[in-house]
Amino acid sequence: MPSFSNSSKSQLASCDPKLQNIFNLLITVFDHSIITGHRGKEAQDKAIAQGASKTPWPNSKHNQKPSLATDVMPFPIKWRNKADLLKQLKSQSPEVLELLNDILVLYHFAGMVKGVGLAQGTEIRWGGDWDGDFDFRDQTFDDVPHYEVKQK
Ligand SMILES: [Ca+2]
Repeated sequence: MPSFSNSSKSQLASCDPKLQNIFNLLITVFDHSIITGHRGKEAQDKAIAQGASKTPWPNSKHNQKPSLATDVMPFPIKWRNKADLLKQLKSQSPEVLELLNDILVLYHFAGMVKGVGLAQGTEIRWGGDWDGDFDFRDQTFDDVPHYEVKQK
């Protein structure tokens, strides 16, 4: 079972208990890192200078104590976003953007279904990732509307 590093524990400890509860449950099934919890003025100023935040001190949710925001990344950490994909596709046509958005919605929704299942103690097997390894390339048949109770 995955567990938090000392750094992640420290960052999460600076967060609102509601966030702590969410990520303490999620770490039992999905390895991830708590990158940032609370940010003081110096850290907020640095985040803005680096382009990681657009909200000046003390207005970011990260600036509250306890922090109402946290930055979290799943392992393996790959700092990518949809802009990187569009750059690779060399296309930002409305059709490509709509297709990408439609796909992101399906995978985001599946994560929510699995998360609600986790909160209720029910492990869900999804047809968009039959083996549940979060690698979507190893599918021989995609059945993204399909959700089933995982048999132990
Ligand atoms: Ca898979």
